[in-house]
Amino acid sequence: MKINDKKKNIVKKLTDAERIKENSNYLRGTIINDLKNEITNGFIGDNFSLIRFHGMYQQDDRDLRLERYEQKLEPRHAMMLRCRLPGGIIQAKKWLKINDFANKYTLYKTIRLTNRQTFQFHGILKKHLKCVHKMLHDIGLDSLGTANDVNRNILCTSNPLASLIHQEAYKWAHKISNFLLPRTRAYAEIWLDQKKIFTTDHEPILGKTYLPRKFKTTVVIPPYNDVDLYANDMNFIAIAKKDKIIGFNVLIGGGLSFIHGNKNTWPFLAQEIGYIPIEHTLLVAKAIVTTQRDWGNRTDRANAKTRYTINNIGLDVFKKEIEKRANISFERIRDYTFISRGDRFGWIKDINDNWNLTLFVKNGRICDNNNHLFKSGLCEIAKVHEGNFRITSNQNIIISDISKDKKNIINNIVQSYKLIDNISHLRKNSMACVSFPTCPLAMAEAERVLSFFVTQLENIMLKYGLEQETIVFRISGCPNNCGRSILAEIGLIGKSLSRYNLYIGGNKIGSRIAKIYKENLTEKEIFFHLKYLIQVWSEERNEKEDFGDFVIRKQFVKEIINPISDFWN
Ligand code: SRM
Ligand code: SF4
Repeated sequence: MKINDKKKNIVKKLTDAERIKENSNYLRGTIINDLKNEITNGFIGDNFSLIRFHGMYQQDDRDLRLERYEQKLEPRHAMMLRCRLPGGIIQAKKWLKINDFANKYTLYKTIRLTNRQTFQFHGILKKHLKCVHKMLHDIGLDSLGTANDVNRNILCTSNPLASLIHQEAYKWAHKISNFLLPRTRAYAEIWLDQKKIFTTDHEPILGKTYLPRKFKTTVVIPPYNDVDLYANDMNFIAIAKKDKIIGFNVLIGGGLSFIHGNKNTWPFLAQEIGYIPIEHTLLVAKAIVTTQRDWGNRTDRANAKTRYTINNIGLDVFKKEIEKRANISFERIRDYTFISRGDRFGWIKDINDNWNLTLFVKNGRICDNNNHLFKSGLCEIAKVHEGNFRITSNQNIIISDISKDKKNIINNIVQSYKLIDNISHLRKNSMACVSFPTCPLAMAEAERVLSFFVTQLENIMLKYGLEQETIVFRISGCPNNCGRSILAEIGLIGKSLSRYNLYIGGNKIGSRIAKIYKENLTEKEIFFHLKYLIQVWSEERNEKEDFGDFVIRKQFVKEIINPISDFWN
């Protein structure tokens, strides 16, 4: 397949990913045949990529890769499945089924909360895949649209303080998610054994070849930017009057990944394009998605996300096209401010007189180990709790909507399973992506070293009397930036095994991209530099000045104003 770039008169070849989508018969491929194939535990050819549209990734345990290779064994293929959970809310009762599945059918027996407010199972064998989909279906969930070139799990502010309009915002997250979902029957036919309906599939919004690349959406309630909206393609910032959402400020074109050394790739913050009254929301969502669908680059996946489309044609042209397609005019942006990004921990009463308890989940990994019985504790809560669990965009969990009479019961479980730790502010504001052993793209460790790195940083902070302060600290195992390191005050990004690039200068509310400070550092070198920076911060900071603001003011790194020119120079 070829398309013409008329301006340059160059014929460019569509990517293989486009061919796969085009030939897939609306995401079916020959997945059904692969499910019957008992010779391999993996999916073959195009199906390897197509299963991602159904919310699964084929992985193998990288800790075991060499050993199995030496034994001439196939890599230990197993799937990671990511559930769709717009806004991160799930009834506590349903958690028991999720926990059971992890115990019975996954190699790791853990559940991983992600920073897009959902959960993943790692290590599902091919033969158990239908079982997981049926289990999810039985509790009203699915994994459709959580991976590949579609609109991903939609984020929504989870802070329970905002609950009066939270319910409304959450409904919008659901509405937009359902509206933008693939309409193909492939998921139901393949995984749920539902009968093939002999009508032609039709994808009125996504189109037959879906989007050029992944697409991410948020619904945000200021002043909390816990969802890190600036990292997303399409964002709806709620504007409320008398505790009712009347409209949204719309921001588009955020995204964080880049490729080491490739100056044609850069992280970018979502840009304001205007305000819309609430009744235009779906129209505008459709116009944004279809504009990106039609104008996004399908010949180079590294240049295919919305931010590159916008850069290629200009924000104004993109905006006018949205107005044309939605038949609306954007109004001027309404005032809004953000004050924080992190989660609010501990007990808090909400507007409906219910209690909410935010628990810190180390690395978002729900598991039992010698020190903690988090997995078992959560199940005990699920057995008695009639409300919800809310997964936050920082990989934590809120036990929400706890009635007055259940508060003590739940608190007793929390105490006996030691679900609350006395941890530093720094630790609460730290995050890492999954990385090794399951992520095939990992260049360096992230989740498995986060705790160690935080402990070292805590010691440095203590030494300089800063133990009550916090720094947003994040690690990603590669520059795809799943841990959103490039929006951290201190961000580490994997370069190769045990080596990282050190980025500094993001801010507390997530509206500034961090800049590289030093490259290719070992762990020892990282702490050498951080010790120095933190010491100077302790001695020379203005009153209450945050670390990220300080290193910019003191010009340890240049502030990134326009990432396209400033990120690499
Ligand atoms: Fe991510 C790919 C894990 C949030 C940017 N991400 C991956 C894969 C699936 C690796 C792969 O393609 O084979 C990782 C699976 C690891 C594993 O074993 O579980 C992975 N990403 C994650 C999660 C689980 C990290 C976490 O610890 O929470 C997050 C799942 C979110 C979800 O529930 O949907 C996750 N990924 C992000 C974010 C942060 C966000 O969305 O707020 C980003 C940066 C924001 C952005 O998209 O710009 C992110 N992930 C990527 C990219 C780079 C995409 C790009 O624009 O170039 C890839 C690679 C790709 O898509 O080709 C990737
Ligand atoms: Fe994997 Fe890289 Fe994402 Fe970490 S940042 S989960 S290493 S793709």
